[in-house]
Amino acid sequence: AFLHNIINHPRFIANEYTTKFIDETPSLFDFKKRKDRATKLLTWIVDVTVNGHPETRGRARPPATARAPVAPQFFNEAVPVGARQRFESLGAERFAQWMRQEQRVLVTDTTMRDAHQSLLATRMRTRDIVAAAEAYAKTLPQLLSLECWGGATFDVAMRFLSEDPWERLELVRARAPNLLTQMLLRGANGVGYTNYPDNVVQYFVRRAALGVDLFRVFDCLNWVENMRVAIDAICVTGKLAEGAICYTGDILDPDRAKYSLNYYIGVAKELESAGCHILAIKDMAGLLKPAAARVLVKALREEVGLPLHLHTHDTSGISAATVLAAVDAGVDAIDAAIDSMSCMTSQPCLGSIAAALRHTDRDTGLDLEAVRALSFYWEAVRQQYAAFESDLKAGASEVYLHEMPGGQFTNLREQARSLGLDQRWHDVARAYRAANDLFGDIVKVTPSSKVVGDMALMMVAQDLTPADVADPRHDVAFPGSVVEMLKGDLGQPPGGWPKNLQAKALKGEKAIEVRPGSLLPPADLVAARVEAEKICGRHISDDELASYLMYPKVFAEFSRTIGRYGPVSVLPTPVFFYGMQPGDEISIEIEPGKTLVLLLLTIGETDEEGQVKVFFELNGQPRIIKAPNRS
Ligand code: BTN
Ligand code: 3PY
Ligand code: ZN
Repeated sequence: AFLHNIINHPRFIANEYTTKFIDETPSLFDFKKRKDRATKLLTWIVDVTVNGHPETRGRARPPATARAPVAPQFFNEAVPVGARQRFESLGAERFAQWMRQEQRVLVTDTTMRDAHQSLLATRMRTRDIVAAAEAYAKTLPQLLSLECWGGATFDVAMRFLSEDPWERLELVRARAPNLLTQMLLRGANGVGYTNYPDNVVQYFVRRAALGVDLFRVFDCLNWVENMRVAIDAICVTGKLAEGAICYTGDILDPDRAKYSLNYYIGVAKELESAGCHILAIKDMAGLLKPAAARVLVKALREEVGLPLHLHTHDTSGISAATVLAAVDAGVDAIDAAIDSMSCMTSQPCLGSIAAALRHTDRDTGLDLEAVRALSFYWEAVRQQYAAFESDLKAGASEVYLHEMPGGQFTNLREQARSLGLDQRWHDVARAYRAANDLFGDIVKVTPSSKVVGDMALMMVAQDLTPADVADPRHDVAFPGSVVEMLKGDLGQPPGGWPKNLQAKALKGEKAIEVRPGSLLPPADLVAARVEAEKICGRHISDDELASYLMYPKVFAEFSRTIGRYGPVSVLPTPVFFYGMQPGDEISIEIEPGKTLVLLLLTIGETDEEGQVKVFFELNGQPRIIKAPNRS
């Protein structure tokens, strides 16, 4: 094995072999570790081949005709300068001024985060994401940013994909050095579902800022008070703080006076004074209609000095009209998803928006041929995730009734199905609206949207009318998330929580009206590290500590999985989800320059101990790997 390591080492191959080389290259001695890693990965492949992957079992399979995704390839072309270089030379404040003065509409590509969160249950793997980054850098250098991190991607990566979210960020950053990397941060909820102690939010932001340039930060109730710790932490790092107003209701509808134009202007001004560099309209459900966009964009740009960035979803089918209206009204930047990952609950179609603005005074400057080439890549990637597609086939105006965020819609539908409420989806949609109204008409976005969803499912499952829920004499076992929210654990909505419902749900428990983080003692980061290292049985990195602080159980389970199966993120997606069949040959790059060539020869019978033997050729050598047959 030692000799094998030597003859395969790049310095040996480059004729630099001396005994000094041996002394200077301790990695030549880690053949034990490498062998283990290969064995672990083979064990995963065998286990999935025999048992399937729990995430795809019993679900739609990629079509037999699926094309292998190959991103546009580049060799010696230099990376053109882009927004990132401008940001590095100007700094956050002057970069924001530049955005406001720029004539072009600036474009954020959301494909690597929100698009797959909204279309494919957030299941896109790091390999498939990272493979496109160089093509973005080299062919779409006019982009403002790549939204590639945060939101639900953080926990889904560990929980369902057995991969490290930090590795994804590092790789995108390295391969697209000319574009801003952008993440979605849920304010005091970090990338989780509850409020964290202030020092956890600060620690997380500090780690994230090593890879993220632009932080879009929001609060699920538009409570700016609850965003300050995150905004301040971002500003300390020198990166861009984009404060988001979450848009709900309809500013043109006199019956939704709570969410009026003046309300949004008020939130925007608070975000400006809180120190944000950029202002976002975060229309997470796609409720902003074209006529309202015109009014809102114009007013916000007049009332606030910050550049304005519009994010929306196409659930209604009308979002491109909204974007174009906003562009007309002077919006500085917009979000869109590459064509083959756009529309429905995702963002509007990037290529079409760029085409619509071509030869106008707000031309994006994007190369449409390059957009098409990337779309062709994402289309092939998407086919491999057939298991996570929803059966949604068209836009729907029903979104104006329920107001579910794009990232939640298909998720809740799936949840309803698993509760046997499949046939009653329209009742769930109505109950979702009813629950919103019972809570006093609130902003619905992670995590408040999850609470409204929990309540709606309960109402439908138990046939509860809104009147039953409100009636003090009708006993209701509220979901835990509802009790916590009404207690004030997520913060305060405009006007506070409805007193009667609050009293009924809290059953005498006391509510809080202060910022939840102000009541949480700081986390002991040193003790947390000791605890995490004890659970994992190994040293953990600073990034892993941040993962542990956000999601202690999920991180521990993820660490156990890769301890057992190795770095499964290196496996091609079809192999990761479905294993291999006899005759399949693949090559796996387990680290740069270190490739395993793997041929599956035969799959044996299950023996008396319930084990299945699978016969491989690994780099030309026979290998037999066993795994339990769990069926
Ligand atoms: C995790 O939940 O930690 C990741 C899933 C690990 C389970 C593996 S996947 C292949 C095999 N098939 C199963 O049903 N379980 C194992
Ligand atoms: C998230 O928080 O994950 C969202 O996408 C909210 O829209
Ligand atoms: Zn979104």
